[in-house]
Amino acid sequence: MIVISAPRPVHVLVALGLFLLGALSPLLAATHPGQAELVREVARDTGKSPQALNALLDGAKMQQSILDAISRPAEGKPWKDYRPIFLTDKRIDDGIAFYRDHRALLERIGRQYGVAPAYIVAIVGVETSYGRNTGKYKVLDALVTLGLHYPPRAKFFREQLKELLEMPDNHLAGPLDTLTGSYAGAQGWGQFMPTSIRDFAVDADQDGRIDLQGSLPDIFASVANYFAKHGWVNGGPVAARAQPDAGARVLAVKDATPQWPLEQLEAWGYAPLQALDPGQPTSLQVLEGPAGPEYWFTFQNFYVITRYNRSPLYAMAVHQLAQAIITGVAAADVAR
Ligand SMILES: [Ca+2]
Repeated sequence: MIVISAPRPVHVLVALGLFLLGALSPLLAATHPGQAELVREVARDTGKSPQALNALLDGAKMQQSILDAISRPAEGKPWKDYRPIFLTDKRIDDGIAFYRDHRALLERIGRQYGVAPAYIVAIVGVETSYGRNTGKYKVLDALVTLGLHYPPRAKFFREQLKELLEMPDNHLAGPLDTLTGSYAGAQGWGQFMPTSIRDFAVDADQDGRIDLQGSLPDIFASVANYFAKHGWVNGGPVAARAQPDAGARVLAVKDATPQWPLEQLEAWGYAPLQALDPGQPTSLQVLEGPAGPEYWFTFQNFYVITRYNRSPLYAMAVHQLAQAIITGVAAADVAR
């Protein structure tokens, strides 16, 4: 005999609960603040499925270690302490060997883009020790954490996250949820952010994919293209030492934009230590060196390096590493 009992109140409540859960699921499913709106925008822009996008974002984790890393006060080291971090004998020797190992490819790409190949090597040397350390954070976690859980930088990083989610699969080194990079979500040997991949990355080996993690032609050409698009002057100077006289005018330089002809700086009391074009647009950097202040004329190509990283110390480290590589490669050629 089958007895059909009347539903007990608890069943009614469970049913009601399930109904409400269903109705609210688009809200409850959002693991991260602002996720629903982001998914709407990406789905609208790309036609990607909101379910798949939500599944991807639900799988991303807000990581406290990323918030700690980004909010650590800028180190603000003086040049005399910054330089030894990057200009080590090992990094220089590795750069010389790296250049020689990949010379034909580097020089071909250098010619194609009009960019000095030693500077391409120096960028991957400073960024990732020639590809050895491209970052261990999941890129999706990094950009979700900084784009959706870190209001002070949300505008920039949400755009990067959106770009990552909208990126065609063949512009990524692998499936989106497997990508690794820096705590800021930069990827590959040259540490490109998603908008830089979109704007500057190149499929140089023409295999139909942009792979900044595994293809040296793609990696080198992407860095070269970044420099070329930001105005690298082929064969132009980067930086040169200046000698101030006692009455040299003190200048407030807010960034590395070349803003005076060199001869203007000479007239203000800064003498070049080598022959330079007096009409060359120039800026001036004063760095705190081991033996006191160092004065440097900097030119358009130095400014271009600061488009990669705004710090003049970074640009100077890249410049000096590139120069050490050029010197070392030439010495090795002579010794052969
Ligand atoms: Ca490729």
